[in-house]
Amino acid sequence: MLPSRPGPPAVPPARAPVLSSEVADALTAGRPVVALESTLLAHGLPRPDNRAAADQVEAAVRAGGAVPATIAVLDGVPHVGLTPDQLDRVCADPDLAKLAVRDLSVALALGRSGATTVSSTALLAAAAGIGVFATGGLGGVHREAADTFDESADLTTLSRTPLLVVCAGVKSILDVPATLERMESLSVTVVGYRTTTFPGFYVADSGSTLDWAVSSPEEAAAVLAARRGLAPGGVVVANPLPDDEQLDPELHDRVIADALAAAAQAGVRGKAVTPFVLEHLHRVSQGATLAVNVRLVLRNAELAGRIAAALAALPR
Ligand code: PSU
Ligand code: MN
Repeated sequence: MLPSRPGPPAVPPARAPVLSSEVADALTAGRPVVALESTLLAHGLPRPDNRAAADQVEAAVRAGGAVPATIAVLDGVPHVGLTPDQLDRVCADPDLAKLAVRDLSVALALGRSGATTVSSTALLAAAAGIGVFATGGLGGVHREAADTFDESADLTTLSRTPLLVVCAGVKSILDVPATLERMESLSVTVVGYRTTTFPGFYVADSGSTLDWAVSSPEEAAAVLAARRGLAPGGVVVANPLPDDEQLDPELHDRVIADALAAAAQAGVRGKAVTPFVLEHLHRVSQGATLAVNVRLVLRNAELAGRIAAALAALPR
């Protein structure tokens, strides 16, 4: 018999998510927690104003009645709930990576840092035992996807991850009807919050409609609870801006077309498209898109806080 060889030098196993003490205490006690992504801070909002937005979003979750858990990977460690110093780092580093699910394993293994997208935030939140997540807009099917195959991993992750995401629809640069079709194929549950009009991120109406609406945080929580007992995968709650808080729809159509043309002209592709386009929009609209972007994230964070509170109140 061959002598048993000592194993190869061990590569340390990937770290389980590290929970902040506030998040850990809340989860242990069954109190409501809402996960927040860091890509929208690091790659969606301009520095240095993104740092104040990070605090405002966490405060909005608290106003809704839950503990905020912003998620990012720092030096190879996935963190669920960030300290003020860690939020400083996420918001200040211009070279921070953008980590979707497939990138997480590399960052963890090689000790890298990065902001988490909807897909990787959802995965880490679910691993930590968090059921509710707030963001701005989901990724989805890009216009031209028939040629480029550019479809966000957000969709496939939501088809497998038992979590409720509050958003203002999908990113406005996407093909919205195609994204809704893909969510149907992937069996992602989608409900409007007090509307069957699917919101268009900066604008209240994307032009697409939904089959279902929920009328309260309790109903939204009940849909997630029912889904969990039934099939893997998540629930999207689409929360539109009120008409008087949206971006002027005419300005919207003009600046989006302009930004997409600029991205095509500059040859920007793949995961760089969204940061490029958002920066362009904020500039050509003279900050109008930025103000609306922050407002819709705050509204989603507060609603997510209420839904998490309703979920925590359900009998287990
Ligand atoms: N929507 C925004 N700003 C953003 C994003 C979405 O208004 O920064 C981010 C989210 O983190 C989302 C990601 O998960 O873009 C999707 O990127 P991609 O299309 O490259 O998959
Ligand atoms: Mn993409």
